[in-house]
Amino acid sequence: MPRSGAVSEDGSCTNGASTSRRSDRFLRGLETASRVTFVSHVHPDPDSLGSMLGLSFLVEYCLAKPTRITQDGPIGRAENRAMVDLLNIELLPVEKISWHESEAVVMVDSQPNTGRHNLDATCPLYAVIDHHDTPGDLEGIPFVDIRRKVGSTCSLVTRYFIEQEIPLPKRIATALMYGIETEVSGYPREAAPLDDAAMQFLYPLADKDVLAQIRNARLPESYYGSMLQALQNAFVYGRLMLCWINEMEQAEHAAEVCDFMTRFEQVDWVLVGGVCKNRMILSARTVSPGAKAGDVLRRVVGSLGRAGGHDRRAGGFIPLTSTAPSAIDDVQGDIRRRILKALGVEESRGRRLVPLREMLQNLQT
Ligand SMILES: [Mn+2]
Repeated sequence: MPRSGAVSEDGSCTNGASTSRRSDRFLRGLETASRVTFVSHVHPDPDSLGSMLGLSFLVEYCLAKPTRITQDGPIGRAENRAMVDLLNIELLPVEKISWHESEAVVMVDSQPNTGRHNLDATCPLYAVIDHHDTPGDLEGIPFVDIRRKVGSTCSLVTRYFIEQEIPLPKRIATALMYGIETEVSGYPREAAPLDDAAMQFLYPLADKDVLAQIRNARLPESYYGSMLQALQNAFVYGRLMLCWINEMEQAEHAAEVCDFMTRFEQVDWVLVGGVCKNRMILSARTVSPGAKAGDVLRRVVGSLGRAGGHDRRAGGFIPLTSTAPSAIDDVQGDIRRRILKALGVEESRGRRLVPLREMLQNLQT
């Protein structure tokens, strides 16, 4: 895998000498840019939105340059839409953007050529700031700040603000706080001291009422439909649970279901596969210590599609050539065989979480 720069012991990876602070080098490299545009991964999440918003403020404040924040694909999750609305984050569809050679493009919470974006390959990428395990193609990128042990990209961005000692508006602090919170709130925690220090710094500055509104965003009907389908199609294989959703209105429902199911006390691994348009969207969670969910899901998906993620959480998709029930059945069978093998679980029929008889009884009463 082509990767320039050195990976240090704390999992961080930087290009070039690191004699000065990262935020100084980041800003210095942008001095000649006419404009700075921020990009991230598909279905932007709070960590990518908060990072883009935070860095765009940093650039506007320190360098007085115009910035743009982009959106790659729809934002489905209710909390994420509430974040965009309540914090007035102005987003431009990434596919409609044209790139000027004098501008600088900064990618956050993702790495180039990991299959997680619809980004034009010709865009002039200046920087990559990320915390994902999924290795991207970093060849020739002038500024790279990748710290794999850190729980969120927003924590890295917050660190830049602490270094630069500039006043942080409530709106930016709230976005960064929520971005970190969503990444490190699972158990076991995927967080480093840098995440906790960032939250401690942001908490007094953030708007707690807006945070509460985002956390408790109103949910669409389709959320409950996906949840019901998943419960009706949940199968337990030893310490693994597989859940299937035949039709999802929003890709994010797979992750929402996965978050909910992962607290089931009898399993350590959950994989949710849900059909959304012509893709099987996958979401995996594990509470198994030392597990590498991102690596496991990448192995399971293999050349069928794309996947990546962190130690405890992973996501991906498989393009479907047909959405006929038999075709979906085949893909489900492939995934089941592959993940059972990857986790060393014996092939079996699987036990339904909710027995069929019970489902029918509940319908009749
Ligand atoms: Mn992230």
